[in-house]
Amino acid sequence: MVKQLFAALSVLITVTAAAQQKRPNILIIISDDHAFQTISAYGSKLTSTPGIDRIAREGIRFNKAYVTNSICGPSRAVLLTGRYSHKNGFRDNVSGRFDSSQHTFIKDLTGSGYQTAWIGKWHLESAPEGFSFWKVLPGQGAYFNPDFIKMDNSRERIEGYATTIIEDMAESWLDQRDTSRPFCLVIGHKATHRTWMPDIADLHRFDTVNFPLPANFYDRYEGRKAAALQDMTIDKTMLMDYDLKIFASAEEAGKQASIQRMTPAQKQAYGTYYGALQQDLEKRRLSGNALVEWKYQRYMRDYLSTAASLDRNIERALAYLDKHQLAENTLVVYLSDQGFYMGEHGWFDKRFMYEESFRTPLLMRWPGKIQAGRVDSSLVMNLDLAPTFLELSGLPVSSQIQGRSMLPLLTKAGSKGRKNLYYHYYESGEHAVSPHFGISDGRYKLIRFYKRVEAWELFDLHADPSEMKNLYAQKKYAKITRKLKAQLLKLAEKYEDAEAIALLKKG
Ligand code: SGN
Ligand code: CA
Repeated sequence: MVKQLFAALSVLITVTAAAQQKRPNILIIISDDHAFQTISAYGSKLTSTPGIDRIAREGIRFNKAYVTNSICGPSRAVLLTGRYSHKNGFRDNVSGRFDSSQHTFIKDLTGSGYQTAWIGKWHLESAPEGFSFWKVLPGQGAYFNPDFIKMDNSRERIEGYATTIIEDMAESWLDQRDTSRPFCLVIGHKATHRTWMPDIADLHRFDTVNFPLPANFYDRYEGRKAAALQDMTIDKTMLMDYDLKIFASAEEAGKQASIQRMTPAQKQAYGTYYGALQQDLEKRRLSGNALVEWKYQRYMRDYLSTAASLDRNIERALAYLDKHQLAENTLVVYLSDQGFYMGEHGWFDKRFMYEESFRTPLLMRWPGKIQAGRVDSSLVMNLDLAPTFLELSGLPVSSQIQGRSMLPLLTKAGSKGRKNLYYHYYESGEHAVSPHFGISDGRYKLIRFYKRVEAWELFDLHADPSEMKNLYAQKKYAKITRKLKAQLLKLAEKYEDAEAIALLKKG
């Protein structure tokens, strides 16, 4: 009898283990400030991104994926919780500190038997909770010889280049995991964040390329008060030394923290490369537009070089899955924490609800489940990822979660995305972007700025995709404005955004 019971029990245990293994693994690669305008899968001609393009070719590319609050910490908090910033408490990078005791999809996965890990950029100030393993960069982290915070809170400095080191660490974690259980691994890259420091091997990569200026590079911000007030132009905000690494002397270079931490060999490679650029620039005696355009070219070259390493390490992650026969049963997700300006409106940085920063790249691969080569133009948000992961791993979606699962979009033909997108940006600090919230239905976008600037903006994205013409208060658009305002209030109420509701009720 006892023997039979044991036999039955062992069958049960084997079945459970087999079922466990069958649940899909989830690999999320989240970069920082990676603009869809620079990804060849999104049609970019600026560079090629074979790693990301492979995900697009073998999976699905979301053409209209958006964030709820276009900035780093808040975006990661939304990814983890599936809740808007006013609900998860991480509104901005200045005062934000993630309350790690709150509910996250990771906690549910860990609780149900998944092995979970976050490796790389985290930027949520508090220590991660609910993961089987984590090893994260402090704050923004460094490109060269980065420090990592370990689970016992001690720090470790690792020599080399951050993007490659983070992928190395992710692979080591996968190597030692328990293969009888599914995993959910988040690889958080620092690239392509400011200040753009290429890996030594990539320094000359774009030397001979001249990048075209975006058509609205010399935007004068007519009719858009908040856009006029910002402090994020390549012309005025981007610094020759700090950002572009053009220093008057080696001594000056040595004062920068990002250079100080380099090894002598790294310093020498940087000194040789950027020193030659500095000398060349001095000879040219550029000023006015010629100087701004020179800065733009340098920005593009440095940024795209950090992106080249990012893409290479994405290719490595995919190759790891191939090599270990994990590709079939793993959902791979690539996204950035938000979009970024590559000179549009004369800018770098993000924050605004305008398309370049509101939108994010988002691609997924899940062989056999997601048809290869799909392009989906439904409206989706980073808010929708947490419920998607829960649903596809067979777990209930807590009623606190405000996003809607994208699983039907991934697996069922004819499924629909969102009708409207609701956005709220809070930070009022660096780069001087006024707080604002708004709604977009994919064609019309209505934005309400407050605090620094009191203003409304309305755009017709079909007629004006670059958002140069504020149509607010034009008679012809009174009807659509009224409709959008009513929908905006409804959404603010639905998501219980008290601050926005109060402002809307004031008018
Ligand atoms: C830093 C950058 C800003 C950037 C924020 C937020 N300045 O403060 O340019 O907007 O991060 O970026 S820097 O001088 O420190 O590079 S985010 O990716 O964390 O949201
Ligand atoms: Ca970011």
